[in-house]
Amino acid sequence: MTVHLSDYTPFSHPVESVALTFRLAPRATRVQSVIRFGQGGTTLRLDGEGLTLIRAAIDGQPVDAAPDATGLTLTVPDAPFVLETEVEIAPEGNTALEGLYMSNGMYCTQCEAEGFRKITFYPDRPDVMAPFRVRIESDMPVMLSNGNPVAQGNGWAEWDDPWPKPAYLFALVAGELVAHSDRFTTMNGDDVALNIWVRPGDEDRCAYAMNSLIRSMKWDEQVYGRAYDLSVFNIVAVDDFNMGAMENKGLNIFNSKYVLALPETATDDDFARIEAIIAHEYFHNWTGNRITCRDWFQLCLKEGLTVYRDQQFSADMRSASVKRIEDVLTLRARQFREDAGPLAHPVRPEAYEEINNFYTATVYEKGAELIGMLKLLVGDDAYRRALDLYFERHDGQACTIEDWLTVFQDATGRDLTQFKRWYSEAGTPRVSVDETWEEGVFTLTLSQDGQKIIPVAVGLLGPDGTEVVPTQVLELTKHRQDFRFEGLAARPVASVLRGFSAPVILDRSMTAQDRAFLLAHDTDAFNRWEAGRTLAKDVMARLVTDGAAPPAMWLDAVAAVATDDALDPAFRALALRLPAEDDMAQTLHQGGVTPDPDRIHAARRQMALALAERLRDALPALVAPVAGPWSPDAAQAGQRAFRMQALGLLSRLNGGAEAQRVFDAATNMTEEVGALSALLEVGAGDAALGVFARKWGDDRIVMDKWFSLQILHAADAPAVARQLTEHPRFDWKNPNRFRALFGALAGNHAGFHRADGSGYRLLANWLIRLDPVNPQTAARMSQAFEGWPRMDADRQGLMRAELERILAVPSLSRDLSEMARRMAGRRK
Ligand code: B3K
Ligand code: ZN
Repeated sequence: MTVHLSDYTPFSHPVESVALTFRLAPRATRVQSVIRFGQGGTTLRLDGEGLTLIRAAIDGQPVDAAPDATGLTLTVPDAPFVLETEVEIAPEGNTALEGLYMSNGMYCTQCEAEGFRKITFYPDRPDVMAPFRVRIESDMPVMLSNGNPVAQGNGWAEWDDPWPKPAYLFALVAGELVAHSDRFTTMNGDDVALNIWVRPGDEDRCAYAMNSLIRSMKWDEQVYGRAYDLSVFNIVAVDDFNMGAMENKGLNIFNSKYVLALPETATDDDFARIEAIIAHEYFHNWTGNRITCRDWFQLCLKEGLTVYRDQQFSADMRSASVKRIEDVLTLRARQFREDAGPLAHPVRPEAYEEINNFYTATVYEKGAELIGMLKLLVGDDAYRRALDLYFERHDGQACTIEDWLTVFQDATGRDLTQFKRWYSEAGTPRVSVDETWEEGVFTLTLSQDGQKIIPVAVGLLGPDGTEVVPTQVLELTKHRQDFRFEGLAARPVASVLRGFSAPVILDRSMTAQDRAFLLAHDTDAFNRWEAGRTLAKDVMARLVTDGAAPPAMWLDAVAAVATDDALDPAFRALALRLPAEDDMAQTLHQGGVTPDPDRIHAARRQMALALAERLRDALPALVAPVAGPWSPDAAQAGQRAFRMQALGLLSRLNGGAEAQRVFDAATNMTEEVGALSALLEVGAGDAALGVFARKWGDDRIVMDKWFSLQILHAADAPAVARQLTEHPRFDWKNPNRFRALFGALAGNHAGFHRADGSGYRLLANWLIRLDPVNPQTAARMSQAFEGWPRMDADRQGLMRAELERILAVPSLSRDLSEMARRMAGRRK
């Protein structure tokens, strides 16, 4: 059952080509395959699950073949041969949304990681790469597959993908779809037809996704020298999808919420996510598709790198420093949390039962941080040289992390043995900082709890706030190291870990005055924000542990940033945002304090109220409408984000009167949702919720927000969530809707952790119910329980009891049982 990295062996036979014919029917789809194999011995083992085998033939001769539960073993000639099979499958009954399934009457596929084996018998592993030719027969007007269109007629279409690819990149779509189309000319002068396929009626919601795609294509040419390689690039939006999107060669399939957007239906955050995910999937064409992974343990090879690339892209399109702050917020909320709990695993795991459980924040987000550190260590020019070499050397191959690091060693001459530890060691390193000032010499002593190489970007500020030593990257390679700075006129204030140069926890005791000084003066925007953040956490921690009221010094420091018109509104919005309750719980736990969810919740509210009072005179001006016609650009999004932060504070003073006005007048979803959240937060949102539901009732994507918001802001989140599970629009088999409801429950920290255990119980009940229908989504949502070890004994007991209750369910999926077992700390 357990797969180990150390057990890797190459596949027995080369696959020269694949030809597939699909006769689509909801309950009985026929899949014929013709596979040309090269020589590889007399035993052939193919993967296959849930397939009804109709016939099989080798070199035209029918063979008797009896599949078992996971595949088919055949005796084959010890020479090149052709295998033909025909199988029957039932896409309509496929609720797991893996393999070939149906969503709203449309056929679509999801094959990564191991879904292709639910379509036909095949060596379903990423290191087997082959060109595919596909014929689709159906009564659907639009029929799509990978590669270039070959021909089509009434009831059929043929596609040819010349680029050898692993089966996980296979895709097929057939449905009543309409396209929003455009064109792109590559830097090589090739003309590419671009289409975004959606259900009729949604075609006016594709412009931003298309615009993002075109910008992504240009950017990858300019920054990485990578051009697109087919005559057509298709994207399809699907309502029922287990994750965000999928990078199938030439035919990306997207969760519709990451494609469809109008200012009235999507928030600025939605627009930013659409831009990032469109870019991410497009960038996979080179980092993932042309160069793929040898086995699934190497997942970070494509995911870490592609996340890093999409982060770079968004930073270039928007504000780099704001983007970095947002990325670190996500990293800490998801990856640090994962790394601190029972699901911790290395960026390159060494064993798994169900690979779908390893599409994690660690593989993706920490994987991206490793690329960023590598770039910092070798420098920008060497990074580009190494990437050029990577594409040149490995195009068309299935690679490993060793291949990747070798490219960097060869391009830079640098030994990366120590760096490689980052890929194999789980957990977030802690770096502590000590500083001394003696006879004009400032010494920074950095120490770590491990033996990694950690790039620590540092700058020094003089007493008047000017930068006396600009950013330099210190390399911490030993357990403890001194870094000396000479020739300074006065004791400086050090700005350490600028730009969050490494994914570590920094232990540094600092006076509140020094933090406020950095919040006011740091020339590194990330650390400027970080100083305010740490200060806010210190205040919150004291409020939680000994009820100390928010000090004027903190209020003044935040107010100064909030009212500084010279600063980017997006930055001001981030600086006003208080640390999330879960983040605070993590920080308290790191410091040896058992977090009390109710006290954290109360402390956060108290801080928000104190801030609102401190800013009482300024707030009315800060909530003034954003000028000019609506635009999705970062500048305007930042203004709206700041306005909504201010509105949230103002509502705490006036019971939501202004928020109600903003809600009534809103012409875009950012402000509609921002105002609704402000109203819900002060318990005045009932009327607005009704209005919202009447206005958007039929819009699946928008209604997900309606489900989430009322749970996120509820005092008794489990009760509200439970009530909403009875709502006629709670279509629990739709992953977006399930996530909207239960993701919000898990995201309401005090609510989920209610002392009576009702949050835990409700979620566990629904995971048990969803598991037989959609194990992947059930397993993913179960991660809400990973935080149990940091809770008090009573809550620990309640959470563990729910995990045990899940584990006691007969015939639990491999997905959910692996997750629950790992979380419960059980081996088998
Ligand atoms: N590669 C896909 C994720 C597949 C998840 C399989 N459970 C999307 C992405 O990372 O781009
Ligand atoms: Zn990806």
